[in-house]
Amino acid sequence: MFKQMMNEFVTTWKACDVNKDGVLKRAEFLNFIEQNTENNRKRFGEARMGDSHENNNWYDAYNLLTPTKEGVSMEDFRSAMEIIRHLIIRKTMEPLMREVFLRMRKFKKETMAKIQEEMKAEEENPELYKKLHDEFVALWKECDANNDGVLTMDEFKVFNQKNFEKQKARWGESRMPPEDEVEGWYRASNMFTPSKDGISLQDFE
Ligand SMILES: [Ca+2]
Ligand SMILES: [Ca+2]
Repeated sequence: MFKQMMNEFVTTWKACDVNKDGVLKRAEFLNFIEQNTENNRKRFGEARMGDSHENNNWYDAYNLLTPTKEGVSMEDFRSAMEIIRHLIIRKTMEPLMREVFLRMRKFKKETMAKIQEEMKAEEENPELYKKLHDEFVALWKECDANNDGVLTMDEFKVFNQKNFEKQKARWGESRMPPEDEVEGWYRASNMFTPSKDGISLQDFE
């Protein structure tokens, strides 16, 4: 289904590139949006198209990606989709980051001093950085119970639990995030490779 949609997308794109120069200029682009909406309408029974003003704005936005060249290439369109996806991920992650900072503010002064000292030492000492990173990777692998290279939600919860226990051992205190927050992190990290369920080390880093 997805592949079929992509093929149709590419075919429509090419058909709308009337002068075959590899980019859609404004008129070609506006026609493409119309054709593509029509395809979706046939496929899903309904599809909503923005008004002319909105579609012109989309053209201007995509065109900004390669400002030296007039027209929107398929590559521009793909980059734009990538940017939009990352903005959505950021929107999901920002409130989670805020929670982490709020929790850290509740740490004792000594704990904060310890964490800052550790961060500074890590920055200055590549060996220490490597050691801590290796430990992190080892813990990740340990929690990947079925060894398929990704952590599922349940495996990720175990990872979090263990990671916080380790922090507690190192810093003297650590605050475990509530379960819904851990689930939020999982969902946000999972968006990096939405076609595959489970988060890889790469998604997380
Ligand atoms: Ca063209
Ligand atoms: Ca796994």
